[in-house]
Amino acid sequence: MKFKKTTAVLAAAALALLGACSDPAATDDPTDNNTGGGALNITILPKNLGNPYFDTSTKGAQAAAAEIGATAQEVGPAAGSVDGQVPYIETATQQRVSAIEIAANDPTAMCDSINAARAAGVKVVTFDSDAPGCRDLFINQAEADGIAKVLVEMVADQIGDAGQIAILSATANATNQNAWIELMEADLAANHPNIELVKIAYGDDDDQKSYDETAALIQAYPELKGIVAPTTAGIQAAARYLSTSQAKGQVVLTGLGTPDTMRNYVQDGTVQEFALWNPEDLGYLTTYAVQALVDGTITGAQGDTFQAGKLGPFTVGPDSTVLLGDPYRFNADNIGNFHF
Ligand code: RAM
Repeated sequence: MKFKKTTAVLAAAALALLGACSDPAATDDPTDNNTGGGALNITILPKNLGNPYFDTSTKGAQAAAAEIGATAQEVGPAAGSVDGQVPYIETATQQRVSAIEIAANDPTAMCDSINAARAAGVKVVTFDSDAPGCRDLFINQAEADGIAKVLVEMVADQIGDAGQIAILSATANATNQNAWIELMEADLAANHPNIELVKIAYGDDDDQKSYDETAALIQAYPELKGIVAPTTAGIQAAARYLSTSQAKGQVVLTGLGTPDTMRNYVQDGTVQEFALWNPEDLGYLTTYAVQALVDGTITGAQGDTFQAGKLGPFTVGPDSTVLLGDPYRFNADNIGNFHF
């Protein structure tokens, strides 16, 4: 297992945690996961490590943890896969952490281990990519139909609403990308009759695989007008490929990316416009939601409200979901204002 960095831990919180861990009675009680007023102890489990998107969400999650005197440790697999996250859920459960914040690589594959965690008193909050059947709460970055609409609009605008397009996605089972793709397909069918979606490729949020899949798309579809990559890892790799290929300027590339990883490609004309939300805010909101859940301020019921530090008040919506906000479009005019 790979352990990344541990957040700055307030001394008092660390002492309280050590005290709890050294007390066998505390660890034997399934209801005592530091939920009775002690320091919160959180495991953060992104889809995979080494992805700037999740580095940024973890930064936000750990900033919130520092504000509330919690510990928050990021762990996770090197590569995104269906079952790669399960051992980390099991370890966190054995450690009796207070909560797990997870971006799920599969909507169902990890439900058995999530249910076991919850049975041991661990709160499980998904963020970014949901596991709807089994978690306590989902922190949603933006409405799925709003994300799909922005993705279709950006590519349609740039290709004159006609021609072949392809999608370069993350892993084939990713809950979030699959929801967005399904809604994009419906929008294309209903509102863009002259756009043909010829292929959905999967780069697995792996830089090299995403790069190779981009090259394969361009080779296989000489008439291709656009690629939509609804993944920060995918769009970055696709931009790197396009920036030095003959297809630069011929094949439009858009999707979801971080301003820092896409800045050069906007400046050199490889990419005109892409979108995202603020992953740092997503992680920050997730940790405050965890705190509210653990201390009983919210149960996950619709209408429950809590304060998320500098982001202000939030209300739990249907299906135990908390919504961060709307996606934002980045282009040459505004990208200089954003740094994440
Ligand atoms: C990648 C991941 C993540 C997704 C972003 C847009 O970093 O697949 O789940 O939300 O892209």
